Parts: sequence; C-alpha cells; structure tokens
Amino acid sequence: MQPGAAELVRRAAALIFDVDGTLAETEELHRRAFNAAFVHHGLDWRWDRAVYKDLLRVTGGKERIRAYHARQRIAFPLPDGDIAELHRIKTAHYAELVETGCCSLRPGVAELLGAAKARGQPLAIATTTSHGNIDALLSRALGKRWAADFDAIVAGDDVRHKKPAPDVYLEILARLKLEPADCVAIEDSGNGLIAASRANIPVLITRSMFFRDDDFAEAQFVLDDLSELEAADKKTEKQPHAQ
Ligand code: XBP
Ligand code: MG
Repeated sequence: MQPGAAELVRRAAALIFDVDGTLAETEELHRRAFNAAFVHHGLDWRWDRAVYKDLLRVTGGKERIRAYHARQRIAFPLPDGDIAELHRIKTAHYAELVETGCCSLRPGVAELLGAAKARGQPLAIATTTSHGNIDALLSRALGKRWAADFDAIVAGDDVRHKKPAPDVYLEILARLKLEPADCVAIEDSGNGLIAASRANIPVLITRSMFFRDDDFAEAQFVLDDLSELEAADKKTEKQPHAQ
C-alpha cells in the first residue's frame, strides 16, 4: 500500500464518499435492474456486462437510457416521459434487489465510517444516483438511522450537471463550508475522479469491478479497497517510530 494514504484520510477535514462502486459494488445490480425494466416495458433491449461497461461512461440512469436509444440504428420515438417511467421501474427493481441483502459494503468501508465517526470527522456523500437508492443501500447496510452520521448528502438530481462535472462536489463544499484541499474524495471511476479534481479535492481511488481500467493518473492514491487503510494503521501502531 502506498505510504501516506491512511494519513491523508485521517487528517482530512471531511471524507466525501461516492456511492456506486465505492461504498458497495452496486453497478451489477443497476445493470440487472435496467434489464428487468426493459422486460417490464416490453423492450427487447438487454445490457450484458460488456455493453454496460461501455454505457457506464454516461453517468446517470436516465441519461444512460437516452444514450443507448440514440445508438440504435432503427430508433422508435422515446419521449422523456417514457424514459422517466422506464427509470422509475428500474429504480423499483434496484430497491428490491438491494433488499435481498446481496450487496454488502465493500471491505474497509464500515471500519472507515466507524473510525471517522469516533474521531469526529465529518462525512459526506457526493453521488450520481438518487436519494432513494442511497437510502435503500445504506438502510440495509448501516441501519435505518444511517443518514444521521452524514453531514451532507448530494445526489445527481440535486445539481445541474452530473459527474464528470464538479457540481455535486462543489455543493458538498458549500454545505460543509470547507476548503477543497482540506477534504478527501473517495471514488472508484474516472468520471468520479474528474468531478472531484475539477472541484480541487484530492482523490483516493478504490478500484471497482467495472472501472478498474480507467485512467487514475490524477488520483493522490489508488487502492484495491479501503481495508488497506486499516492494515496501514495497524502497522504504524506496531512501529511507532515509522515515518
Ligand atoms: C453512478 C452512476 C449511476 C448508476 C445508476 O456513478 O452513474 O448512474 O449507475 O444510477 P457514480 P441511477 O458512482 O460516479 O456516482 O439510475 O439512479 O441514475
Ligand atoms: Mg462510483
């Protein structure tokens, strides 16, 4: 593990978490929920993992459906109202999938949230997905009162432009009244990295299933998962004079 990541995280004025791919490996559930919505709507669209990986370049579920529709050679009309309805069905399927309990938090996430809370470090969420989806995931993983532990939560539809635009991060900074350089964003995707970097926030990447090949050259640190932070802390405790 690269030296310094644990210290950067420990000293941050706030930790700002992305959700999908960072707190949990949710994108596979999103993919299945999109496909279930297409079946429900009588569409013969099916997104396999390769297609979905490519479509993930487009952030936001409604935007992703619109982008896929635009790629069809023979395109039937798909007004915004139909996209909204498709996305509503997708969101309901996603909540059902999350409710089965098959999507636990990624390694080290619960430990980091607990450690941050214990040292009084502010926590925030900056995500493209919706408040309903965050609540479905985190109620299940952290209990119904999970939101009380977060000082600011900004979702994709709360701002004008989704990631890779910096809007969700700028809104978090405004709500927390903190300087970007003092915070740390924890992300998993190239688009998330660009969004936080455009807001001048240092970024720690944890590699996830769909985005592990993205370009993370701009990130301060790239880890496989957050359990590496805890391991580094334990090592420092054992070697108190280690730099
Ligand atoms: C996550 C996304 C989201 C989800 C689907 O990006 O792009 O669009 O795939 O969410 P990030 P909705 O992790 O960078 O925030 O269908 O609810 O839009
Ligand atoms: Mg993500």
